[in-house]
Amino acid sequence: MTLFCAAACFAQTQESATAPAQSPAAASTPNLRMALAASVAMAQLEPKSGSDVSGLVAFRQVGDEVLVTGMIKNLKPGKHGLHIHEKGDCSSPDAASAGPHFNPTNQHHGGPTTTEHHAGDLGNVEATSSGIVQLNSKVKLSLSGKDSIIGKSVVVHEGEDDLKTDPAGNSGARVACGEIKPK
Ligand SMILES: [Cu+2]
Ligand SMILES: [Zn+2]
Repeated sequence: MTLFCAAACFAQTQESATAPAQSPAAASTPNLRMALAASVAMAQLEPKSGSDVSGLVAFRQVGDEVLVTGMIKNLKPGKHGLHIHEKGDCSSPDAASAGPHFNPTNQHHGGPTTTEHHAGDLGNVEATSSGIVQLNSKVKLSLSGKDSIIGKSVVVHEGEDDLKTDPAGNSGARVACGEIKPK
């Protein structure tokens, strides 16, 4: 666990447009445990499709929403599609094993605020000039029950999600993938 600023990321409570230019200091194992103590599930993102993209995403139930926090690094600057995919299987080199978008309500692809969208459509994240994304948003998801996202996966894409084109918003290759596991 030398890649992530776990404690710093999870402590960050406001949306920050400015990310550190360098990789944050490595978190020690005890710090990581403390940082994750309040979260219920997490996904460690591993590079896919020949990328160097990695990251750590945490999910915590807050009422009927899930607070998504964490960090993604080594992205190309700009927008990238971010989705929850239906299978918690990141084993294939291109992450095709993660299957399509998590879509328990059988809708068409969209964005988080469009009328029609997959439950797993988290929209775009925007990487800074140093290729970093800090996540901090609430989405209508659940960590329990029949539509739980536990056992699904988080996938980051090479390109921008157009938030409309079925089935995946033309967002390109899957450059990082991580199974969502209970803490
Ligand atoms: Cu995706
Ligand atoms: Zn979708």
